[in-house]
Amino acid sequence: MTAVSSLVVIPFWSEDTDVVVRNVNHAASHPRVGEVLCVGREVESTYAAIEEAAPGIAQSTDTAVKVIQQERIGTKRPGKGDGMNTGLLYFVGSDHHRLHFYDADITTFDGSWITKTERAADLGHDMVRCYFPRSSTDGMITWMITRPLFAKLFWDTPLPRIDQPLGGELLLSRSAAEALSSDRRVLDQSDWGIDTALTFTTVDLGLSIYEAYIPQGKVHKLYGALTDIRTMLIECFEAAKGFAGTRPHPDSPHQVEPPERVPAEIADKVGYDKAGTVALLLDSWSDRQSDILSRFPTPIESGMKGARNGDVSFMDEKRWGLALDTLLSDYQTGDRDWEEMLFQLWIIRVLAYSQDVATQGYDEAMRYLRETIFGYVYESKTGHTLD
Ligand code: GDX
Ligand code: MG
Repeated sequence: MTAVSSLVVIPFWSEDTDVVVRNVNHAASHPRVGEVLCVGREVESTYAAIEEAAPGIAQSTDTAVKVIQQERIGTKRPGKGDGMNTGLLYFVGSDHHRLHFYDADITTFDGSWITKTERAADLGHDMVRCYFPRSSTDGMITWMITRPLFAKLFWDTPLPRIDQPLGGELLLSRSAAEALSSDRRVLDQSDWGIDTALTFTTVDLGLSIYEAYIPQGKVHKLYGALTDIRTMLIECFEAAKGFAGTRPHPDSPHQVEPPERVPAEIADKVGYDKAGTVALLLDSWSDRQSDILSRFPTPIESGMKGARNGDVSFMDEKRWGLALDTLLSDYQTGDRDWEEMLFQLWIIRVLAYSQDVATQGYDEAMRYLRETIFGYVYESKTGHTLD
């Protein structure tokens, strides 16, 4: 096999400098990596620190290390998507064979991630996605939004079965990168929806996906209350909903490396601060919000109004499926009241699941989450609910 030269792109914005510099070092030290490109949102202190460290890393590893600012490429809010797409376009204009993306804030990142994804790429896969052991209350946008929407909209494709469709750690072959970089659905998605757009478009184009298991897990900057991910929730929902009506390639190849046993310290971790999250629930509703709520089935409408008292159990997987159906048909992009409704519904769903399911232990919670996705696929395909 001829020598492979890969480009590693690290999008970043305001991170712990030591963590980012360590990760750049790991990437630049890997024998397959020919260049590391750090793409910052703006010139701020993290940017300056990486820029200062770059020449030393380049010298000690004999690998080019560059720091650049992201370009304005997309049509949505300028965010991580513009960062990743700046890297994607840079790669297409370079001579490198493969492209890797890694988040900047991962404290468990090392060269073994690159080795693993490179080996899968050697077998000919177009996209290699890292996936990780996670606690049962982590990944709440993935489990409650992206995978259910993929199950409802694209049940006859591999999309609902992709374990972590939002993960930002992935490898693209040159041909996959070229195909994705000339697709407006990817280039336009400048916000947090970029991960959804990359996953969806890869399947839609019939490219192959391999999911590589990273046993040490992705340990990274944690959220406090769920409010920290409100924007991410809205943008990930809108991105997935935006693909409704497309019929993606049904036979895109998809393989998953089997997972290993989840380490106890990951399985038992609570994914967010519950008390802080309950405090985000509305206790009064404007006329417009009440009007929006009345579009949902009656048990959801009445349950939502009483949720502040702590009764969230009404939002089980069946009601959540119905809530998503209303959101798919009626949600209006860019409307603040609809955004707040989505946020409120999601918080209540996450709280209900955490209290009624996650407390039954890790294995049971994961079985339940997988079966719920299967149930949405089953219902979309057969028109019947699972007994
Ligand atoms: N260039 C650039 N521009 N980088 C950004 C920006 C931006 O506007 N915003 C964030 N980043 C970087 C950030 O520094 C980090 O390296 C990476 O993007 C991810 O951001 P982080 O705040 O760590 O996001 P989080 O919550 O860890 O989400 C990641 O995982 C989610 C998931 O796996 O579920 C991120 O890759 C999400 O896109 C993904 O949905
Ligand atoms: Mg992170």
